[in-house]
Amino acid sequence: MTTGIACLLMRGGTSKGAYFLADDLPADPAVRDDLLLRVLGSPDPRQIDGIGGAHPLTSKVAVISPSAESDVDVDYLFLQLGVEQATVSDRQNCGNLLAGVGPFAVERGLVAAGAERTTVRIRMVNSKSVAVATFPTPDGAVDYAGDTAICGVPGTAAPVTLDFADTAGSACGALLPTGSRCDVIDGVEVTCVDNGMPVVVAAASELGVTGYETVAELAADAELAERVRSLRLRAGTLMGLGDVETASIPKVTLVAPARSGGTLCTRTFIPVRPHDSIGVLGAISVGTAALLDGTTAHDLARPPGPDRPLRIEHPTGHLDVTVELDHRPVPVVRRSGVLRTARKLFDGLVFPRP
Ligand code: NQM
Repeated sequence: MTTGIACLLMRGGTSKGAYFLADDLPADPAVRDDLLLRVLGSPDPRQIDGIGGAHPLTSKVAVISPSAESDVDVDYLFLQLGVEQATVSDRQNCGNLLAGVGPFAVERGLVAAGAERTTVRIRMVNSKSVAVATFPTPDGAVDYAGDTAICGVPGTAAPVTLDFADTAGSACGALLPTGSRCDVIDGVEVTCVDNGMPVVVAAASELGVTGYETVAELAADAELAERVRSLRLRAGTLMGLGDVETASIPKVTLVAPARSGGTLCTRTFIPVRPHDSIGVLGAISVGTAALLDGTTAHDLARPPGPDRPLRIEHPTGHLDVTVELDHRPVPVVRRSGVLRTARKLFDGLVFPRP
């Protein structure tokens, strides 16, 4: 008889995933990954025999455990599961699922709820950096209801503020992993940046598009997909990531001038499929590039006013991020931040495909 595993299904930002206590999963990563593929229903384009949502943004897992470090409350390991491929990758982080980690920690009793709100210090295992999440917990329990709206999610929910430190070089070891603010790959000027997410940033016009296309239009453009695929493969090597053929990083973001009053308009590929919006750490990385002169994003960006966030426009609205940099002598990231929401969808036992 198949045994059920305690699982909390949660929307985190504009993603959705299965959240587990590490203790409820096998300790051996290979055995754990095999189990998770059977839980989500991969490989299968519909994930029909599992709880995955048949899209990379809904084929995600968060594994959470109490932290051994005194200045951190919990460890969060993010796993990206392939939909059509039987792949499980820990090479990237996810700032969207991160929004659900603090609430999960309170739900599972790993962190005691504060009187009005709770702050949870989260070690992001994938990128060896720390995020601090704050969210409402009136009466000692997580309150998911609220009036914060985020683009890409219908309705409103309680705010989860996320503050980041040490995200620069999360996967590549340096904010500008090629050592340069601008490189030329396949005849296209690109900026390779990693402030939490390795991203290859290029002007949309350089790839023969406007940067204002719908997701469906981008998805139907086979020639564009081929150019994105080639760009990221070559950039992966330049960024020190090795052969990224089967990896979910680096992402590619095409940029154009903002047209709804924001800082910059974006179209992102994860890694070749167009994103409906943009990832949290992806947006922070692109926003960081926009603040640095000499990058492909800088001249296309409209600087935000003093003390205003960078408004990153995307196909379903915008994402506001804050990035504080010291510019001299080399750029150093002081902190980054974002506002998200999260919602508990289901708490129970999940039964993996045998
Ligand atoms: O960049 C998608 C998402 C993400 C990752 C991806 C993310 C982030 O939208 O922090 O959140 O880049 O694959 O959830």
